[in-house]
Amino acid sequence: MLTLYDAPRCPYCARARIVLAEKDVEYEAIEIDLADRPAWIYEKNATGRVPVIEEDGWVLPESAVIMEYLEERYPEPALLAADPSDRALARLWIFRHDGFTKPYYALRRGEDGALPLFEEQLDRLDATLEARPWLGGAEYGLADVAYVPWVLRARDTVGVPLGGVPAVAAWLERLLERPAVAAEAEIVAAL
Ligand SMILES: N[C@@H](CCC(=O)N[C@@H](CS)C(=O)NCC(=O)O)C(=O)O
Repeated sequence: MLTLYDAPRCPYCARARIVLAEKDVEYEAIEIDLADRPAWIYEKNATGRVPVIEEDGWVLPESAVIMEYLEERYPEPALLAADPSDRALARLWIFRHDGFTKPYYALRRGEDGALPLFEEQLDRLDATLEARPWLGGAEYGLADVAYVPWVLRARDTVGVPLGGVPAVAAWLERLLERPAVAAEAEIVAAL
């Protein structure tokens, strides 16, 4: 049985939760109190951060690596396209994710000037999603999973309106039709 060291409010954990749900993998979630982390979590991940997964005593931190691992370990349904260029594009979005999350966290911290910087990032997503339905190209997959936890939290917990980015709003609505993403929206609503 796979174990996920998890925290409901953590968007990086949300990536793992969504992929596990999409692939219908049964797992045990162990909730970590981020305000008072147990010392043993450092034995699983030297940074003390979640998510971490564990399978038969083998542990793996880092959400982007966890997503790729789950994709290979549980290939069905596929969340990376068959086409190598679409796979590369999805990985590029994931690799450059900091550009999106840094302004998000600045906004969460209430830093001056953070909102326009975050809106710039939303505009960038919007331009991409006007040109293709999913971040990775023609099919839903890991790139969408990698970004939706922050977009959902930006809308529902920070109160960032998506009216000015209609392609992002439509993408989010399409994502919310998926039970794996709808379950994450319920977690966010309960935060
Ligand atoms: N690069 C890590 C980041 C994970 C991360 O920052 N997790 C946060 C919770 S959302 C955490 O554990 N924070 C505790 C801390 O920074 O001490 C990943 O992608 O998994």
